[in-house]
Amino acid sequence: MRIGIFDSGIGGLSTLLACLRHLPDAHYLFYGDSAHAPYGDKSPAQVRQWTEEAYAWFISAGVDAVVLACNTATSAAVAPLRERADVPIIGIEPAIRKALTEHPQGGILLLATSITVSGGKLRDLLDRLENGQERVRPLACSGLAEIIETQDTDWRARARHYLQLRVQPAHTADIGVVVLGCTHYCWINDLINDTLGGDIAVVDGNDGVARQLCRRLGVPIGTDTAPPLPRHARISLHFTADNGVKSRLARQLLAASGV
Ligand code: DGN
Repeated sequence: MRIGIFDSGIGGLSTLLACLRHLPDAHYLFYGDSAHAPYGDKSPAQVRQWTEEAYAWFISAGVDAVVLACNTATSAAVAPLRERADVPIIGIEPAIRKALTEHPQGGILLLATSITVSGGKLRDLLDRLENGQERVRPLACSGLAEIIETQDTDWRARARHYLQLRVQPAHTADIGVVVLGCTHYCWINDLINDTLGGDIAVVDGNDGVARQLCRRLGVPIGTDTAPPLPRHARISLHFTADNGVKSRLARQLLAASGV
C-alpha cells in the first residue's frame, strides 16, 4: 500500500510518524513543497494550486491515499480537491473537538498560520463544535513555521523568543489547553508548554488523521492508543527545492524520533 503525505515542509513528518504507528507496513511517499514554502501568508488560491500539483505527483506515483499533512493546505484546498479526487484525501484540521471534549472548562488557545486562522473552514468548525461558547482563541503565528523549518543552530532559541513575544497574557488567561493548528508546531510542543508555564495540555490532530486514514482504507484500528513506531519504515522523500539538503534534514528528524 502506498500513501502520499504532503506538506510545505518538515511539519508533515510529524503526521507521517502518527500514520506509521497505525500503518507500519505501508510505503510512504513524502512530498515537501520547499520551493513554495512557507504557505502561511500566501494567498489561498496559490496554496490551492500547489496542493493540486502535489496531488498530481502523488497520482502519477500510484498512491492509494493522500494525506494533506498541512492545516493551511487543508483549509485552502481540501474541498475542491475532493470533488475530483480518484483516491481518498485525508485532511488535517485543528483538533478542536478533542480539546473541547478532554477539557470541558477554560479557554482554548489555537495556534496556526494566518490562512488557517482566517479561513472559512475554521469558522465552520467553530460554529459546528462550540455552540456559541467562544472558548477558542485563535492566534495566527506568522513566521513561526519558517523558524522551525530552518533547523539551524539557534532555531529553538529563536522559536522560544518568538513565542515569548507573540503569546500575550490576554491569550493565555484561563487557558487549559493549546491546540496546534499547524503541523510544524508539533516539533516545539515542549517550548509551547514552557512558554505557557509548563503545565498546559498540548493537543494536535495527527493521531486523528492516522485513524481516519485507516478508516478510509478499510484497515482495522487497533485498541492501543499509542502503538509503537516500527523498527523499519519504508519512506521515500521528495522536496521540490534543495531536495538533497532537505531530505538529509528530514532523515535526521525521523531518526531522532526513532525511525
Ligand atoms: N505545516 C503547515 C500547516 O500545518 O499549516 C504549513 C506551515 C507553513 O508553510 N507556514
